[in-house]
Amino acid sequence: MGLERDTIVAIATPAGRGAVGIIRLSGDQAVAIATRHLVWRGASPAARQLGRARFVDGAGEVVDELLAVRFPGPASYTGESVVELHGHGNPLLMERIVAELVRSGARLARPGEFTERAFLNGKVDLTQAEAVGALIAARSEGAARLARRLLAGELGAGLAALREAIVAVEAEVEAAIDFPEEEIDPAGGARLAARLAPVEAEVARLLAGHAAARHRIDGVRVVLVGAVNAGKSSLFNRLLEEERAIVTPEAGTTRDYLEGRVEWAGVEVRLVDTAGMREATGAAERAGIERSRGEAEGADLLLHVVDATGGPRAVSLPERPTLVVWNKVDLGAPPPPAEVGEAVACSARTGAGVASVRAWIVSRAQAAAADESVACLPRHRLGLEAVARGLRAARQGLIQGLSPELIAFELRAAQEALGELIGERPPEAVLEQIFSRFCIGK
Ligand SMILES: Nc1nc2c(ncn2[C@@H]2O[C@H](COP(=O)(O)OP(=O)(O)O)[C@@H](O)[C@H]2O)c(=O)[nH]1
Ligand SMILES: [Mg+2]
Repeated sequence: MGLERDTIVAIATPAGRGAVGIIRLSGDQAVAIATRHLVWRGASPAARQLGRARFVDGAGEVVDELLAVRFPGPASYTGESVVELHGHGNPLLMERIVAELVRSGARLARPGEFTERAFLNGKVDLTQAEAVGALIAARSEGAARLARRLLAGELGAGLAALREAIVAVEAEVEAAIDFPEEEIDPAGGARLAARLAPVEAEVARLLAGHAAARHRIDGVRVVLVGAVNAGKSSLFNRLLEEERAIVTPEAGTTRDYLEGRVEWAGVEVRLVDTAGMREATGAAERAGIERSRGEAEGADLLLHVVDATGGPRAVSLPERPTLVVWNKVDLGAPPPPAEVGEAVACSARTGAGVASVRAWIVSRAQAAAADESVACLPRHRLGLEAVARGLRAARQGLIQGLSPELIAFELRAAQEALGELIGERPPEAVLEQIFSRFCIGK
């Protein structure tokens, strides 16, 4: 359980002013340090109950009037003794309180250090610890839901079960190494391989849903491309429901790409407006067109905006699901001909057909995010790929009757990769990477 650690302190609420600002302390001395500065109004409160107090500095001057609560370890967020001070959300006051607490023996917390301690004290596994960061960072309801599943331990528990299954097979293989008379005959090899198959399938399922989970968290990138003056910026503004991009009758108005975020049906959609494709007339426009190509390459979905009344049309596009937006139909243009493929007749000027464009994006974006797995962070993919490699090699080795040493080696690699994902004996560098991305006070 809790090793002896120094007491850390940080402001837990966002920077800036608010009705309430919360300061958090964690460590063996948390209560002792806080108590030195608290003058209770009435009796000091019981554990996990708020009490009213004045916070005084070393000279006895009142800094703030606040509510204070203590959570004794190990039943606290970090597993250590924790104190929270709920004062007024003024950064000057809060920083002064933190400075006083540091003067009395606390140390400023590093980013993510409270959650890191929760992990180090065994309150949560590593997948749950990083879920805290994901939950705080989530920008759509769907992303938050995924982070909550991670926080609830769904991935960690699933991985631990897979690991046990591998360890059981590994034990039998190790026995064959230690006791040659227990060698693995072809039937035995097939039987062990069959036990690994469902483990391999589950890892494959988690990996298969990773890309969808990334779409859920990062959003689906929808890039508007097309010739100059087709109406891309007008449509971009319509979809965002705000006048973001500059629209003019002049060709080549948009030179840089613009990005806007919307949340539709639980999926974050990142709309990107680009410079129209044509032979550029100036250096800035040429650079803009280069960027347009880059953006189109990075797109999940493309909206190819076409001026239905004619005008330039030639643009070469990368292979992506594409909707042709047959724009300016208010000018009496004919409907889109069949050969343009999936198309919607639209007028960015009147708004006709824009709902259909949006519906297409929503259905594609939902489809992209639909098969999400809870293995949703980049670290999960790398780890699971290592697990899959080890499992595949071990299973094939069992079927082909390779030496038990080799098979045991691969099983150990798979099993250790799982352990690393859950956070058993994690290398310092992994922890550093995960927790340094948090904000301070988390
Ligand atoms: N009549 C009509 N004009 C449009 C429509 N969409 C855009 N325009 C006009 O076409 C010109 C170019 O539009 P803009 O959005 O800047 O095109 P972009 O170069 O593709 O970004 C502007 O004068 C717009 O007002 C439309 O649906 N109908
Ligand atoms: Mg434009």
